[in-house]
Amino acid sequence: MNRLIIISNRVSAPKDSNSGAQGGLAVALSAALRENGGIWFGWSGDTVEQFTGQINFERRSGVTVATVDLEEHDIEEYYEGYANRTLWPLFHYRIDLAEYEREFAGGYQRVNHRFADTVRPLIDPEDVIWIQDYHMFPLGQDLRDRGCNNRIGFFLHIPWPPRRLLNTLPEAADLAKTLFAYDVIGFHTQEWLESFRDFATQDLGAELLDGGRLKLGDRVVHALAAPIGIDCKEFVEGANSPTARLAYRQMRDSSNGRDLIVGVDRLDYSKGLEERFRGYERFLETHPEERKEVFLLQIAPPSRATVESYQKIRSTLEGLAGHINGAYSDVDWTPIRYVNQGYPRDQLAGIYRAARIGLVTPLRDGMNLVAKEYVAAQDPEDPGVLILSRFAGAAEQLGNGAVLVNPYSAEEMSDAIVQALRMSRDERIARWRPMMDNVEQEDVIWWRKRFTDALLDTAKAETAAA
Ligand code: ADQ
Repeated sequence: MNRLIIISNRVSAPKDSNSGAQGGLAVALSAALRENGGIWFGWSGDTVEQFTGQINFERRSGVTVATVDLEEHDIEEYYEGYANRTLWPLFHYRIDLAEYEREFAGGYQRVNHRFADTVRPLIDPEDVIWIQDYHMFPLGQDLRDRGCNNRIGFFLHIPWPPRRLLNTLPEAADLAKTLFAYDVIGFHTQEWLESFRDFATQDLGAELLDGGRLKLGDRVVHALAAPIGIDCKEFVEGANSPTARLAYRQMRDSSNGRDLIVGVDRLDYSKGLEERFRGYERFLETHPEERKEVFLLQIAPPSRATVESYQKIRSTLEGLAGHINGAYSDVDWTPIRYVNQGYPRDQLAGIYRAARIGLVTPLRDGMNLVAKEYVAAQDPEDPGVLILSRFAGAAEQLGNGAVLVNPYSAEEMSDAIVQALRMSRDERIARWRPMMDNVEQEDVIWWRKRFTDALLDTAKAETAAA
């Protein structure tokens, strides 16, 4: 296999693979790089007064990491601005929250140029380049402009929105056109892939060829669905570790025989936490007989705290948790335990295993790895029930066993909780098994291979044609 150059906004390869809260991307890619070797390039997380392009090299858990510092205004415009205040809300169908500012778009272009200038000298002719996520849509084009003829792939970890939504973005067409600089582009689901195809054919005038290829001008790109998975084997081992067993026992002891419902999410409006609390409140309201029989543990470490919409959702949730606890608590029972911190993965695995219900109800999510982790952590003899939003990418793979809900409906959420609490052990096992088969088979290694095989195949096809 050729050397792999992974490029993403943050190089979050952990110093130690069990070191607490990490985004889904970090978890998946460090597993892929540990398997494969190569370089992971991105922003260092630090700022400098004047951009120099100086690269800092480091070894982290068997991976060479190369990072570069950016300027303060780069971060404001490119990261907090265009990535997190423009693209993230828009691509999660929240045009009400999306901010369209030319300054943000300009900063985004500038930083992508800076990344291209910096990483270009590290690239050997045989290297395969794999660019990650919405922070870097134009980077492939920027590298081509600098004479880079390597295989370049791009993977989008968030949804691709329907074309009518995307068209609210002033530079939508230019942004989407840059994707034709890639050889392969990947999405988590068939739905996101089809939305991209719609935009490419109807708004850009691209031609749909066979085998999932799209042609625009003289460029042909292979667009495919490659759902990301977790490192299932490692996760199952983690779920059986002493740390997980201890966490499991502590959860059980502190539950006093009540059923635990667990939610684990970055604190983000796309995760549907407000709607989840309202659905749970509806359940408490309409099922007084169940009240002291259950409790909800919601673990939600804050993220992107400098962005206003994230400050708002945080205070909304604090208010809502306080309101529900105020209205329903008793001297010996609190309906919601709301926690704002990250936990080591093994501890999380023990908590998942102790939970009778995993409540994963994003309003929109590219994939959602928590749903898969919850499944992987269960006891095969006595598994819990996954309640999953039909709007999470994961629903395409786990819909065969999860109880699917519309997270906008408090009533559906409440019904699903009741259904899960009353489900027989036989039914729980029958639902869990096909989900676990999927999580085991389509794991992160499968995902990585599916994508990189497609990248290498385009190389073979071209050589054959030549
Ligand atoms: P995220 O939006 O970060 O990822 P997700 O896929 O659920 O969402 O991954 C979150 C990860 O963080 C999970 O591995 C989870 O265990 C971990 N995590 C969350 N809260 C934690 C806590 N309190 N303590 C410790 N760990 C915690 C983006 C997209 C997703 C897509 C992934 C991968 O938004 O849709 O699945 O990338 O492509």
